[in-house]
Amino acid sequence: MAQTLTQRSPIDGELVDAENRNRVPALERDYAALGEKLAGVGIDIEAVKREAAGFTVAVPSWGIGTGGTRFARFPGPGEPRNIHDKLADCAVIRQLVRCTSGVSLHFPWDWVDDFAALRDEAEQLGLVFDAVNSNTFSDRPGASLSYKFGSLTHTDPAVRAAAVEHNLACIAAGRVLGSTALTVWVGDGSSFPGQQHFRRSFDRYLESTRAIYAGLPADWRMYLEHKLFEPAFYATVIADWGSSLLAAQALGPQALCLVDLGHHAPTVNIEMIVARLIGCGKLGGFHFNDSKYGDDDLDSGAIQPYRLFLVFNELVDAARDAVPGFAPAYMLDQSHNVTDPIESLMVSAATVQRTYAQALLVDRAALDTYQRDNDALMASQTLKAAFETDVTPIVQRIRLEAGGAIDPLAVYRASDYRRRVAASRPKSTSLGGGIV
Ligand code: LRH
Ligand code: MN
Repeated sequence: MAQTLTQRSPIDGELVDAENRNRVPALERDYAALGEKLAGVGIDIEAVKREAAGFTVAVPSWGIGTGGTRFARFPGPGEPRNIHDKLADCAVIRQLVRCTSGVSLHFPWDWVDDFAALRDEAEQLGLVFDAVNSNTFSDRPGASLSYKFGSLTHTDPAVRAAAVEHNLACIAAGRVLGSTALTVWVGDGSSFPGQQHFRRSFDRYLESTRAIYAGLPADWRMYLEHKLFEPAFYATVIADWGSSLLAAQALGPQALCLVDLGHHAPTVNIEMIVARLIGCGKLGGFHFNDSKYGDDDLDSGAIQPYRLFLVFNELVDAARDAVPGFAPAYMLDQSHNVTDPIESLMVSAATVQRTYAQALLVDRAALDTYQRDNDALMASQTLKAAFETDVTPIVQRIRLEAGGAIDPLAVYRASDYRRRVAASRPKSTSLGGGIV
């Protein structure tokens, strides 16, 4: 999105230019060398750059402040106090990385009285609103009904109705914001065998989501997010892609499955799940993050970069095959417990764009041949060749040409943004556990 004079750039443009100027000679050298290397295997670096430049990933509002675990949260300096501070921080990420103009809100955490004003505020910052997220996994202070034993699948119809009502309110708010999607993740499930009826709870989920689906504007999508466990520790109603797919198919064409990379058992082959959902036209989008054990919500690509690459390999393959209706939404969903959230989100967005660029390098004709001829090793090597290509000059060039920073982290640290906002934002005192 071109920079209009009215949009505030939180980081001084002079500083961005100065930092870039120092790095342009090396970038040009590296870009030319990579261009030669790729030309040697019949790839036009400019074409890859153009395609990768079109990649965007939305930032989660709930990832802008320091995150925590059930044990504790250690807020840092300049914690955002509200959605306005969060948007200001999102503007920093957008200005320097240039592929994160979308922000995904979570209600009621980001609820305001005037959504039209919030939309204007975001527009001033060059931001737009991606999918909105409902929350029926925690109670509102003073609420008469509780989600302790579930929400959309609760045995009490009054609790289910309240949960449906909340989702419809999220849609109404999202419409004013210009969003066109609702993400529904429910933690509903059980922590003891026998506590919940598996078939009836799923039927209640369908009954409730049908009521939400009926409230969807014609141009909206509804993303169903599955998760293996937590907060339920024996069974979760929408625990896996199978349950999510059954529900999405039962609901209708606007219901799609959202894949949060951290919501699977450590050994699960996520890229194959992605291929399955693409194959049946039900892949709605992603919550990118990384994990080693559970839903760790770590920075994307920080633990298993090859797994992230294999997911993007399926996405590029589907795009190449022009799979009908293939238009997944890309969002980050991370919890930053020990890093500056702005730094982690910048690095993660850049990492996801970079991984997409690597997947664009896969020699798909050769791969098809090796697969046909059952040449397993060469098929594997074909993917590895793309993964092992350092595409840094391409994503740096994309940022530079889009008015961003060749090295966002260096510019952010040189800008002293965190110390500056800490001076204007009172020190956060909420040390309690929890992700936000
Ligand atoms: C659940 C989840 C979901 C969000 C929440 C903040 O673990 O991934 O996407 O609602 O995190
Ligand atoms: Mn998620």
